[in-house]
Formats: sequence, structure tokens, C-alpha cells
Amino acid sequence: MIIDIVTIFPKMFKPVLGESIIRRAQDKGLVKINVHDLRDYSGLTHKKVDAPSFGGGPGMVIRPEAVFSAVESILGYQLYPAKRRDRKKSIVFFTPQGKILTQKRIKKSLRFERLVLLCGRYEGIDYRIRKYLVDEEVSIGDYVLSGGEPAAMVFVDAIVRIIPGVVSCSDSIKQESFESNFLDYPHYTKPRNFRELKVPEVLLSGDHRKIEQWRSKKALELTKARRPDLLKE
Ligand code: 6GU
Repeated sequence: MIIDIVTIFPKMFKPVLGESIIRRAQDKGLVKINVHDLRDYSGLTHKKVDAPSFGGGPGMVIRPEAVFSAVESILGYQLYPAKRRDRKKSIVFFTPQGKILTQKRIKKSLRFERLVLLCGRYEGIDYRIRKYLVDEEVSIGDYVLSGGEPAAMVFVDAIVRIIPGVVSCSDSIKQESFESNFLDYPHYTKPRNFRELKVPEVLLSGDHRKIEQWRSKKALELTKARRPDLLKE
């Protein structure tokens, strides 16, 4: 999979892409992630990419030329008015007005060979970008961020870790929260006794059937208490 990120803050991504699982996935050649500075496609002096909102009002709006030109240059063909579309590619825009991101949606995105992620800023972006360039709009929750960058990072993390071969123990993916509509069960490790706080006996019993039962019970209890909405699905 190839992921292209378009942003006016490319440096924000360097530390995130350079560590942990995202780093390893790139090193293994399982994903290629390119970060593009929108300002490089401005076409104007001082690399300006925004302008005041027509009709008045506060804040600046990202102009369409730079975004269309960035995406067309990344994909290598014209998108409008040519209307050429490739079902193996998707252009995603991050905005609090988008559909809420879920594990289901992340899994669906795995079918694309290439994803172009557009990060918004300021008061917004020209609506023609959203209407004629973007394929899907994504929000990561009901709160407001100052820009789409952290949302794009969340999206990249969630998708990269489920690319086949990235996480070696596929069990650890299957068992965790949201794969089964249950939250994960509680985990314990050494020491058995920490300041008189003891690990549940059953986990030390070696009885795998009992352990499975205990974990299922705890997962259900936790889900009922914290996320009853998941049980209704
Ligand atoms: Cl994708 N962008 C912004 N600016 N705020 C958000 C968001 C995205 N998702 C939740 N809040």
C-alpha cells in the first residue's frame, strides 16, 4: 500500500512515521508513506495556499488550485474535469464534518492500493475540493482539532497495523477490543504480588479452559460497564 499525506505541516509527521510499528512496516516494504508539503504546489509567490472566505467572515480558506495540483501530481493524472477515477485509490479528507472513524471503516480501506490523505487547516478548505476531488470525509470523534494532521496520524496508525505481515502475532489483533464487539479482558504480568496487590489465582492455575472462561466473563463485564452500546450491535 502507498499512503500520500498532503499537509502544510509536513514536519509534524516525521516523528510519528519514524517510530514503532509504522516504522517497521515501512522498513519491511509493506507500506510506502510519502509526506507532501501543500505549499510546494501553491503556484503563487511566498507559497501562499489560502485566501479570505468569499462572502466575508473570519479566518482563511485553503484555495483549490494547490490541492488539485498536489493530488494530480501525486497520482500522475488529471482528476477534474477529466473525471478519471481509479477504484483502487481513494482520496480522504479529514474534517470534523466527516463520518466517524471505526475499525470497520479502517478495514474497508485496506482494499485500496493507494490512499491520499488531505489534512485541512484554518477555517476550512474551498468546498470545490470536497465536492469534486475528495472520495470520503473522515472525522475521528466529536471534538474539534486545530487541523486534520492528528486525525491523519490516527488513520495511518490504525490501517498500517492491520496490513498483513506488519504485526507478527495475528492473534494479538484478533483478540483485542472492537474485533469482537467486546472490550479486551484485563492483562496481568510479573510480579504475582505487587505491594500486596495479587494477580487473580485463575491466571496462575495453568487451566486453559478456566482461563478462557474468566477472560470472556471479564471482557463482557467491562463491555457492559463501559461500552454497552457495543453489545447492541
Ligand atoms: Cl478529522 N479534523 C478536525 N479539525 N477536527 C476533528 C477531526 C478532524 N476529527 C475530530 N475532530
